[in-house]
Amino acid sequence: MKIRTKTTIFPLLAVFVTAIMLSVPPAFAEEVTITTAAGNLSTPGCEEAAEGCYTPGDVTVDVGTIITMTNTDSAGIHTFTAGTVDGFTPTATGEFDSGILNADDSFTYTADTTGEIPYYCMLHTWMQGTITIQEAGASSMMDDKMMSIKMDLDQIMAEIKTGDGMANEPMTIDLTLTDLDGNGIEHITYNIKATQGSEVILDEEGHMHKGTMMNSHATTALPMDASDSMPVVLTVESVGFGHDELYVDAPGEIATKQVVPEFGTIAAMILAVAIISVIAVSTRSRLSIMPRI
Ligand SMILES: [Cu+2]
Repeated sequence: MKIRTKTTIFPLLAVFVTAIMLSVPPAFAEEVTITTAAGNLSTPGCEEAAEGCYTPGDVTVDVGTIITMTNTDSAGIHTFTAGTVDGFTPTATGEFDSGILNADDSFTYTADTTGEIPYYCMLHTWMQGTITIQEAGASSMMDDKMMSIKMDLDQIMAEIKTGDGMANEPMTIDLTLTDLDGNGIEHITYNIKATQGSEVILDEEGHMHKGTMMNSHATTALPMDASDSMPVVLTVESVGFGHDELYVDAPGEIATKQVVPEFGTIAAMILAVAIISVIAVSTRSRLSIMPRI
C-alpha cells in the first residue's frame, strides 16, 4: 500500500516542482521592460483603470537592472520622465528622461542606486508609475510582492465628504483614502455603495493610486431628504490592492457613514476593520505561482 502511494505521488510532485521552476525566472535576470499601457492614454482615464497608464505601473528591480521603457501606443507620443506630479504640475527629478518617444521607440535606463523613482509622461501627466530599486540580491519573491500590498485595511483612513442629501437630487460623495500618515495608497480598488431605505442609489467600483487620494462619486437622485429616520448609508469596502499579476484580493470594510442633514458635510474619519489574516492567506496562495517581472 505504501509503495503504491509513493509511486503515484512522485510523478505528481515532479510535475509540480517543474512547474514552479518554470515560473520563476533565473536570479540573474537583470532586464526589465516597462511599456505604455494599452488603451487610450491621450486623455485622462487610464489612471483610474486597474491596469494604470504604464505596464507595469509599479515595478521593483535590483540595482544594476537594465530597464527598457517602450512606447507601445501606436496612437500617441509619450515620455518616461523621472519625477512627481502635483495636480497637473510635473517636477522632474533628473534620474532619467526618455524625451519624446514615438510609437515603438525605446529608452534604456540602468538602475544604479537604491530608492524609489516615481515617473510620469510630460505630455500626459496623469500617466504615472514608480520604479523601486533595491539592493541586488535583497529580493525574495515575497518581498517584491509585499511592496505593492503593504497596506493593511486597519491602516487605511477614509475621509468621506458628502452633499446635504436633498430629495430628488444626486448627492456628491468625495472619498479620500490615506494611510495613517496621510499619504496616498498605492493601487487600491474599492467598492462604494449608498442606500436610502431599501433603495440602492450608488454602487460602483473605484480605484486609487498613490497620487490620487480623492475620488468623487455621485448617487442617483435621492428618493427623499436624508433624515434621522431615513439616512443615506454609505459603505466603502476594499476589493484589493495592486494590479495585474500583483493583484491581491483584500475584501473588507473600510468605512461606513450615515448621512443625515446636520452631519452631511462633516468629514468622518473612520478607522477600518482589520482583516490582516485574509490578506496574508491570499498573498501566500498567489505568490507561489506568480512569475516575477
Ligand atoms: Cu503620454
